[in-house]
Amino acid sequence: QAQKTDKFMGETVNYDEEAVPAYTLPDVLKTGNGKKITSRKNWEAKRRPEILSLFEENIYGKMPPRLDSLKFMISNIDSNAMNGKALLKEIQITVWRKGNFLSFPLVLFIPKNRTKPAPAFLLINNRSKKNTDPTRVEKSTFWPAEMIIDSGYAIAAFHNADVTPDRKDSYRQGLLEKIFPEEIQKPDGIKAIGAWAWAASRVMDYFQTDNDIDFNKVAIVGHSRGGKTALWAAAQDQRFAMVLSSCSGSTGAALARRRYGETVSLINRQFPHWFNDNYKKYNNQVDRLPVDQHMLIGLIAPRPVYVTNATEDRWADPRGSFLSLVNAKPVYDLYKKKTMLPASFPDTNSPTIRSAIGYHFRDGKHDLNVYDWTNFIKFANFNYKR
Ligand code: GTR
Repeated sequence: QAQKTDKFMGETVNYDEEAVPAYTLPDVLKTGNGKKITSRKNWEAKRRPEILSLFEENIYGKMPPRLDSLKFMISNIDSNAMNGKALLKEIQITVWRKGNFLSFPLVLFIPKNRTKPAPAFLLINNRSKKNTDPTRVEKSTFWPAEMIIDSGYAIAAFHNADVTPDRKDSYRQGLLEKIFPEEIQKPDGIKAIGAWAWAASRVMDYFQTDNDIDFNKVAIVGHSRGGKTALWAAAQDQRFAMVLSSCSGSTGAALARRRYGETVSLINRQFPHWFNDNYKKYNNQVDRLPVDQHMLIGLIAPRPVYVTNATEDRWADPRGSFLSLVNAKPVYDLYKKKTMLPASFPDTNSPTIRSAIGYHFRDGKHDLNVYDWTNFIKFANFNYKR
């Protein structure tokens, strides 16, 4: 019998469906001044920009100012990687502003067995760097690069901490202090998650210059805090063609208003360096948030999005994540996109793949694994008609 509550940081954590309070989600298709959106045109001209700035202002932070320059340097190339199946490129991405610079590495494997530029998956790696070992001495189910190359996709990754550290006491000591010091002072400035998402967009800038990559088919992938980052990156950078978000939970795919598992208050107290200071105002009043996370999914529309959850990860509120997708569907409907989510929360290991909005609830732990990647590939194949 699973426990219905838990204690964490002095708060009661709810794991009881019956104790989820009644809530009303903000209407994704109604503007701040009450106008109902019924067309793509008005969605794109009015409501989409409105929602995007609400998320910037209240949660993830406003995108920082322009760079002075951006440079890509190939630091290593191996045309015979993975026993000759792949081309490896290691790239240093360097950003400059006001005389300061920051470099971070990107690892990229491209399948050799192809006739056209390759579609790609880009992982924001928030776990050990060994997961994305370019030498392939270390291999990991978190980033099963060989399997992805065999399916005809390029596979890339950067490490979040190379951009800015994932620690509340030192998160500034990277992109923020070096390149955007003004942002740290602002209540609506970016913090770590905003910085990692910003970096993912710089990888897109690089992909735009690489003729081996099909720039119109780049999917962004992330797990947990990386899964939150992937959703936000694609919400604001429409060059990402697809999002695959694993166990993203609070302030990722899960609805804040359900107060099931990790809450806004808990995430802000445990990880004050992820979201902006304005977000802290909602710790004890999530119903005052002008958005909820179904609207983040709405910002991704009409691009395909796939969300995962795991049975042993109630902290990430699986049902609340599924409901977020369900409540984003009206935006996909404006684009007449086919979405095939089941009418109620699905059984374990029954993925929805042949759909613009995909989902699975799998057996096991809070993780990103081969089962998840296998479904990501199927979902991408379906949506890219491969
Ligand atoms: C947890 C955090 C979650 C999730 C997770 C992770 O401790 O509460 O929101 O981000 O870390 O990134 O693995």
